[in-house]
Amino acid sequence: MNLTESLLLALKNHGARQIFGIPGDFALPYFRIIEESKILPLFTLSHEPGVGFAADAAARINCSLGVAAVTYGAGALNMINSVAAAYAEKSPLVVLSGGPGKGESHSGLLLHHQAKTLDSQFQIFREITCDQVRLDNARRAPADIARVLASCLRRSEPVYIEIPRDMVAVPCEPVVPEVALPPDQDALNACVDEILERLAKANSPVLMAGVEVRRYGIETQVAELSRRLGVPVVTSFMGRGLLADQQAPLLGTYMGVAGFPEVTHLVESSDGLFLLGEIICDTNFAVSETKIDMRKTIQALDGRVTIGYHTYSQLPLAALVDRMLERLGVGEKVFPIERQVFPSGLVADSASITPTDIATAVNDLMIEHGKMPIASDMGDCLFTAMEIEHTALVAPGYYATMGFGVPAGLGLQAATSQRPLILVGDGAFQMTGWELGNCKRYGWDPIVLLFNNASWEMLRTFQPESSFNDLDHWGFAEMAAGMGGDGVRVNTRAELKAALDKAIRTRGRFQLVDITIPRGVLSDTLTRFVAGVKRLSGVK
Ligand code: S1T
Ligand code: MG
Repeated sequence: MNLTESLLLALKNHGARQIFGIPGDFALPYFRIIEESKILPLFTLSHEPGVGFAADAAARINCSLGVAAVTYGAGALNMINSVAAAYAEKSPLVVLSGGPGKGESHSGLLLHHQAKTLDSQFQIFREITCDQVRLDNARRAPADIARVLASCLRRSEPVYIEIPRDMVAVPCEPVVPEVALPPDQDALNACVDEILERLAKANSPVLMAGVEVRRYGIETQVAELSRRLGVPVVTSFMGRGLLADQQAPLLGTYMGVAGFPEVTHLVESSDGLFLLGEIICDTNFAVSETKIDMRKTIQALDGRVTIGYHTYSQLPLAALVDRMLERLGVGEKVFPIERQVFPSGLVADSASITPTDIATAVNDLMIEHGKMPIASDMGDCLFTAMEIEHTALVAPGYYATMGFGVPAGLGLQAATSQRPLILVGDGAFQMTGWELGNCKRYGWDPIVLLFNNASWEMLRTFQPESSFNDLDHWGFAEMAAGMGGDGVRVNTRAELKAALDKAIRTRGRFQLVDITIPRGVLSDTLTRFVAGVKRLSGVK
């Protein structure tokens, strides 16, 4: 076995199911082994940001490792933003980069793709990964790979593996996975007892499920926990889509002033708010109607549990939830909850289309044809997603980068074989929408809803006086055929409904619905968000 085969087998044994990538001369040797060994399928895309987003989405939807394979310099550095997004949103992404071999590193020449020093790339990736290794020693390689992949899964954060091109075929031992040490049982029991006591004493306990619940694959256990505790569940903006297919008392998504008042009131008035795997960030908590005193909450994140002014460390989320379930026993406390009602029954008339009309049309589609997983970009499309029935959702709800939607939808279909719905604005589509051209060769056929307001509309809502937010109308629908799909431009609600009915019936080709939205028309959710942010910041 050679070093690359040992690495590929280790990736597969740690949960990876595919590789997304773009080669280069520093990467050709290891790409050849990927292709010839057939250990993991390889999907090449057109631009490294898309490679990173697709691999990230595959990790999220499968609750396992995502793998992005690139060349040194121009490739890896082109993917920095995607890896930063994965780091911020705790996605277990493995970055494989080709690298200069020993001989050429000491040639005395500056190498192509080199920025500052040959080590610069490694240093840059230190900032957006939790562990790194350069595989320049075949004897050490198995242990190094085991350590880095264990870090990736334990921390649910990206890692960086550089493969010098003169090492790829060197003989190498197989990787023996590291054995995770069990948590301190006394600390775990003390922490669980304290949490349960605090929740039992609370008059209005609430459980907020955060992204770590998905990343560590414990949605079923958390749904069970909420039923045994008899406590209502909410998600944050970033956690939307969690527990969508679970039997849980899921009230809805907390968005402060931009959310549904009953959910906002429940969370902000709770005297027992249990933040389970939730990232404490501005997109989740900055628009609170009344500021939440985090010192009065129970926070379990990053392997730590903070209750009031003290913290338990090294308590993995899954171990915490399992021990709580043990302590609670099997009884469930069923209680009535008022679930959020989502808009449905689109009036298919000649009226122009609003983002909330799109949500209504999607809800109608899913009522008739069943739920679809959604990949959303950043923009009003993501706020509109809050008006769509709960379903699996991958989106940059915290890091908030554009360009995620289309590649993430492709990564989702590659990873699950499910047909995704992709929500994307025109500005974001201009960035990475062209990855749709790769659908034909892989048989992917997403339905793409392009929110075309010919504008960077989210920016305009905060700075309406700037005309640089005006975008031109691009012929996205006309371009679809040239990329191997079908495209249609729709201007009325009747046309939108007809286009969705046609799209859902057409398989084997991506379906692009280019939806004209009058400039300045926002979703109900974004309208509330903007009004709330302005009110909270005292802007008229
Ligand atoms: N570049 C990237 C890669 N990500 C970003 N989030 C931004 C820039 C800043 C930015 C936004 S929202 C937005 C930009 C440029 C406009 C999005 O336009 P479009 O996709 O058409 O969606 P919509 O018209 O619904 O706004 C965030 C706030 O930082
Ligand atoms: Mg736009």
